[in-house]
Amino acid sequence: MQDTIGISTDVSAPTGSGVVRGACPHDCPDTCALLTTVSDGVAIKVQGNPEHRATGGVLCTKVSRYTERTYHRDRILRPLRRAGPKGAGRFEPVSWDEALDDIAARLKIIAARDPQAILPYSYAGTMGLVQGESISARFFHKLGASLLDRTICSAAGGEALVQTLGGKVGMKVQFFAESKLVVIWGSNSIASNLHFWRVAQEAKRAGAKLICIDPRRTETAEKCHEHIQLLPGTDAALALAVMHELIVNDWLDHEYLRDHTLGWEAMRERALRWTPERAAQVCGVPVEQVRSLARDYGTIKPAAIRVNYGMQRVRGGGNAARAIVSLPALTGAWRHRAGGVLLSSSGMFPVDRAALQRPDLLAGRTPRTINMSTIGDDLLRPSSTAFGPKVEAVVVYNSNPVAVAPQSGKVVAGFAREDLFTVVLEHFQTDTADYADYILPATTQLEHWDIHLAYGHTDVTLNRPAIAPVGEAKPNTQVFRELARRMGFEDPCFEDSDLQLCRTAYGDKVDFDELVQEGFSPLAIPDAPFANGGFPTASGKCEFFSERLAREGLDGLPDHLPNYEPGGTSEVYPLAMISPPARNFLNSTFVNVTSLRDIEREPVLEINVQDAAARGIADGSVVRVFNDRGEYFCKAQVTDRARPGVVNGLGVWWRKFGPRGTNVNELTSQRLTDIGRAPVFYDCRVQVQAA
Ligand SMILES: Nc1nc2c(c(=O)[nH]1)N[C@H]1C(S)=C(S)[C@@H](COP(=O)(O)OP(=O)(O)OC[C@H]3O[C@@H](n4cnc5c(=O)[nH]c(N)nc54)[C@H](O)[C@@H]3O)O[C@H]1N2
Ligand SMILES: Nc1nc2c(c(=O)[nH]1)N[C@H]1C(S)=C(S)[C@@H](COP(=O)(O)OP(=O)(O)OC[C@H]3O[C@@H](n4cnc5c(=O)[nH]c(N)nc54)[C@H](O)[C@@H]3O)O[C@H]1N2
Ligand code: SF4
Ligand SMILES: [Mo]
Repeated sequence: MQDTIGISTDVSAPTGSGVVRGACPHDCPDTCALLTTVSDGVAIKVQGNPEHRATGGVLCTKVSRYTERTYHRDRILRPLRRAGPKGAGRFEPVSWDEALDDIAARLKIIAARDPQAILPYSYAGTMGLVQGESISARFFHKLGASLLDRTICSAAGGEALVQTLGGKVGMKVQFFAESKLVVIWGSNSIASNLHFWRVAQEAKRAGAKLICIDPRRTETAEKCHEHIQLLPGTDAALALAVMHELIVNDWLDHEYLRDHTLGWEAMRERALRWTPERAAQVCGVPVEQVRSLARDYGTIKPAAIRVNYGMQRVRGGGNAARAIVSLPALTGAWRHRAGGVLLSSSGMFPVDRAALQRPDLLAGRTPRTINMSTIGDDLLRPSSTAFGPKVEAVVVYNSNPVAVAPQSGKVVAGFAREDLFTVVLEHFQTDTADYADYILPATTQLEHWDIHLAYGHTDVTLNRPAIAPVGEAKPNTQVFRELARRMGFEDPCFEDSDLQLCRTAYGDKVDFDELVQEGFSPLAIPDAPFANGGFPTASGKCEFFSERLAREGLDGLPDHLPNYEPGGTSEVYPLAMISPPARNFLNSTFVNVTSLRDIEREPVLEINVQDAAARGIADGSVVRVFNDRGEYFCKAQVTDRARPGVVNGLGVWWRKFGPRGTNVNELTSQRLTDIGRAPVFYDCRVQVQAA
């Protein structure tokens, strides 16, 4: 049963009527505060909380239709057991006891040989700290299962932030409204960070200039004053050329550089090699655009950069992020609360991960780590001394790897192994669930407790259950509690309730009573956190030069690293393909919500008129997009959203909704970024032909 606490304005039990405060669970920088209207135990409406500044009472199209997803007729309502060949997607209902008894028995047999043959696979299907990695992490730690390196999204940029600024820290988002120059770098804010776009609009109305840096002419790029449509994976070259111009024109804050940075002399020398001419050549943009970006950045104050993860999904993504987040230290932009840079704010939240996840339950064991971004190869690897035991069981929750992981041909082959035991905790029968031995019905955010951080603002949010679990669904936590009992794990920590876990997440760092009352609680952070330096690095300075990277044998200074697969350099596969998300999906979530799929209609490849004409491809025709890794079929959209030489394959569709059961990840590779071991989704060479 759920914990409940009585609050006058909220329903106190999930069978009542009223308005319940919650938080959007999705992997989106905005982490909106929600208000769910409940009538006789049924959620009838989900809205943005107008009292929460960062939400402003507005939700994106996806989540304003949340009840459609929650009560979807395809929702999995009972545990299901495979009743056909792997991947056929045929299942029969079983009771919870039958399912959990059998799963525990199977895991026990494998663990008796080597628990590292068991792999958890999870990501940010919910960003909740409780339904994410809490009881689940305790369970796998106690078991001694393989550890998962959760790299699939942000590891390159995240590690770059840590190596430069000392953590996932940056400007407070609301102060972009006071900036006079807003640079949106590698991000389609209107689609992926809607509430930031609202702030940028405020700045624009107050006279700010908006510049967008993106290979795709996105809906955001269109609405900025300027669009720098560079080639994918060339951002470091552009950032270094901006530094070059700041230096030669002396648009520098010498005092800030002297007092609050490390490695400036070496950085200066490196940047002086990046003339605007050289960068323009590498980036495929006019040299005057490079110069004018630098002039704007050097002379318009305060200047703020909103960089997002879109630019770090390439070989040199970590270096590029390091170069970009270094820029404000050159001009001293950090001195003003409306100056600086924001990539992620998640490191500012004082989450007590050890208390939630209990790594001490490993009791001295050090299991191997598997990188989630190479799951395709790793599921197909035999036992060896280097790798350890073959993976014999995977427990998937909060993720849909068959659709979202790179090189799906390999991922599918891995999950199709008849000797692999797969359990999937899900709301729906996703592409991954098709390959399960058991599918276990999970609750949605409207049905469970959770507590959140955010990566695009600095407020903690709390989510209360608004309705009782639909069907027989259980929270992830509850599934792992019940499995733990069956495995004979007796530690009392497996009995912690979800409400207790919500309190554990921040301990005494956050006023829990305020959270319960308001639904959100702003962190106490100075308005201009680095006005006087004080970066959370070892030196307390912005580290242009990273000692740790140098010790690892990497370049200690940021530089441009060309893509593994730049377009234009292969006659066989001459086009560079990026695959940013479609606006009305969230990664692969919502693809099965009919009203949203109706807006996106079908999988498309955007291709420039020049590239289309050269191949005899007509707008709206079906094309085959291919490389050595696979082929993908979709509709061509001939449009200037794509620049010549670059095609945009919008994702991430479920394979089963795509023509011939394919999606764009058939083409992406399992290579990893320079820093952070992350995937290179947007570093991918292809050819296109009429199908
Ligand atoms: N509607 C919607 N919102 C989302 C998501 C979603 O799937 N749908 N996903 C969520 C998730 S998981 C994340 S991590 C965030 C991501 O947040 P963002 O990174 O802001 O989101 P994207 O829209 O993926 O932006 C990527 C942009 O980067 C561009 N891009 C691609 N390659 C390059 C490059 O080499 N250089 C530069 N400068 N730009 C490049 C793409 O064209 C695209 O416009 O968004 C979150 N929000
Ligand atoms: N080609 C290409 N591939 C990409 C990207 C790209 O831009 N291009 N983007 C990448 C990025 S940025 C990311 S973050 C990854 C995202 O990859 P994933 O983290 O796998 O995200 P989703 O595809 O949204 O799948 C999340 C799943 O979790 C389920 N879920 C949600 N809440 C719960 C819950 O409470 N319990 C349980 N058990 N399940 C729940 C949802 O139903 C959904 O099926 O994809 C990556 N893949
Ligand atoms: S997906 Fe993002 S914009 Fe939409 S409701 Fe959730 S947090 Fe807000
Ligand atoms: Mo992501």
